[in-house]
Amino acid sequence: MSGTQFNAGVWLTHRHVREGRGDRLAVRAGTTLTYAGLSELVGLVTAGLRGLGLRRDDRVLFVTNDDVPMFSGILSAFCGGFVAVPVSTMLGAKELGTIIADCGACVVVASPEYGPQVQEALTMAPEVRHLVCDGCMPLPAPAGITSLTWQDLVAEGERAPSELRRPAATSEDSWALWLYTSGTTGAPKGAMHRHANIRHVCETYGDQVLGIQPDDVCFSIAKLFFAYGIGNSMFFPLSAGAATLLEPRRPTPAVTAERLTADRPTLFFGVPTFYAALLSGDLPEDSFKSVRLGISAGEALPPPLQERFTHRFGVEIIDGIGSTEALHIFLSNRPGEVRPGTTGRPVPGYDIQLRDADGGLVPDGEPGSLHVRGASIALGYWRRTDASRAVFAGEWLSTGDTYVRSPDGYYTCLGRSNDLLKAGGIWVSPVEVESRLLEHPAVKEAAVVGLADEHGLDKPVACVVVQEKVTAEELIQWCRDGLAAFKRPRQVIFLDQLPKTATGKIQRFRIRELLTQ
Ligand code: 3SK
Repeated sequence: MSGTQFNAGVWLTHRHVREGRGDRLAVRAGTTLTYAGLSELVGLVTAGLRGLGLRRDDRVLFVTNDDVPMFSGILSAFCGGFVAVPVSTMLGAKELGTIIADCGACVVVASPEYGPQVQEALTMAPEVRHLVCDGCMPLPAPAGITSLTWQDLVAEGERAPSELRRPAATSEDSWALWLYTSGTTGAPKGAMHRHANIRHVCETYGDQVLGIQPDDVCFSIAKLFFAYGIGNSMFFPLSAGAATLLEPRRPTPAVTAERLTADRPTLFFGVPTFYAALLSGDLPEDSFKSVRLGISAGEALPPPLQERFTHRFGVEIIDGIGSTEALHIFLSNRPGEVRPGTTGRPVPGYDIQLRDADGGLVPDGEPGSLHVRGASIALGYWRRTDASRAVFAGEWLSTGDTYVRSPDGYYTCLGRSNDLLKAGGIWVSPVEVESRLLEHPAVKEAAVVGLADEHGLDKPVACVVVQEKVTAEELIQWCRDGLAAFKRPRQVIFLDQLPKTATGKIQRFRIRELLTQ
C-alpha cells in the first residue's frame, strides 16, 4: 500500500525498545550495543545529521568498514528520512568520484584508510558539504567541505534540540537506500530502494527461508555495502530482534575462525569463493559448531564444493540467488530440502518467470531468461532512464540470467544472458577490464571472459593481441593499479588475433570455447 507511513529505521531499531527488547544484544563489533544503546545512538546521529543541515531525501554516502558508525549511520539515514548510499570500499578514486557526483551526496562518511581515494574523488563531486571520518582524526578535504569526526557528529546530535532526534514521517514508498551496481558498460547505476522493500525481504527470505529467530546471531562475509551483506548483517537480524556480528577487517579464513570461536554465530553467510577458501585453510573441524545454517549467494555453488564443506564442517549450505535490484534473495534452496546444483525454488512473496526472446513463457526443461516480481524490486536506477527501461519492465525485473526449471519446480542456472561475469560473487564487466587493458601501450586488442578455476568458480581471464613486448604479470599489475583488485584478470593469454563477427564484434563465446578445449 503506497503512501502508508512506514520508516524502516524505526522498524529495525526503535520498535524493539518500544516493545520491551531494549536490553537484548543488537550488535557486536568494535563495541557492543544493545537495542537500547543502538536506538539512542541512532537518535543522536539523526539529530547530528539534521544539525549539519540535511533535509529529507538528501544522500549520505558511506565508504566505510563494517563497524558501529557505518551500521548506526545507515539506520540514522533511514530514520531521518535521508537516503543511505553505502558504496564499495574497493573502488578507485575515479569510480568513487563518479558515484559521489551521480548520487549528489551532501555528506560522505569514510574510514581513515580510504582517505586518499575519497579526497581525490571529492574534487569531482561539488555537492558534498561535509566529510565525516569514522576514525579519531578528521580527514583532509578540499576547500568548501567541512571535515569532522564521527565523535563530532555524535556530539552535534547531543547538543541539538531533542526534537531533531525524532524519526521522519516517511512512507512505504520513500527512498531509503540506493545501491550502486555496475552494468555491461561498467558505468555504475544506483538502484533506488524504498523503505517498504527492506521490510519485504525480512518478511519473505528472512522469516520464511532462514526462519530467523531472536536467538540467532548472524555473521556475513559479504560487507554491508553489498545488497547481500546489508540484508545478512542488518535487515534480517534487526527485523527479528536478533544479534549481528560486524567485522571491519578484510574477510580471511583466519579472521573468520577467530570470530566463529569468539562469538558463536548461528547463521553464516558466505559466497562460493569464500567457502572454497575456508576448505583450503586449516580450520579445525568443529569451527562451525555454533552454526545452524550456511547461506551462499553471489554465484552458483558447485555441488562438489557444497558436499565437501558439509562433510568437513557438518553445516548444510543453502544456495540462492538475489540481485541488487531485488534487494535480496528471491530464489533459494530450503534448509533440509537442498538439491545440490540448483538454486532451489521461488522464495514466498516472489513470482518467477522464464521467458524466451519474444517474451513468451518457456516450458519446463527449456532455457529461459529469468524474470522476478515482488515488493522489494527497486524503483529503477537513479537518472538512468534507458538502463531502467531495459531492466525494470512494469512489475517485473529482468535479471539477465538464463535458467531452466525442472517439472517439480527447481531452478538451475545456465549462465548469464549477456557477458557479465561474477568473481567472488561480485559483478565484473568484461568491457571495463578490456578498456583498462587497452589503455596499456602494448595492447592492441583485448577480450575478457569468465573461466572456471579448480573449484568450478568463474574468474576473469584476458586474451590479448599485443603490439609491443609485455608480460602477463605486467598486464595483471596494470589492471590491479587501475581497477578494483577483484576485477584483475587471473591469467593473460596472448593470441595472434581475436575471434570476431563479420561486423567486428568480439565473440566471447568463441574465446571461451577456445580456452576450454
Ligand atoms: O548475487 C546475489 O545472489 C545476491 C544475493 C542477495 C542480494 C544481492 C545479490 C546480488
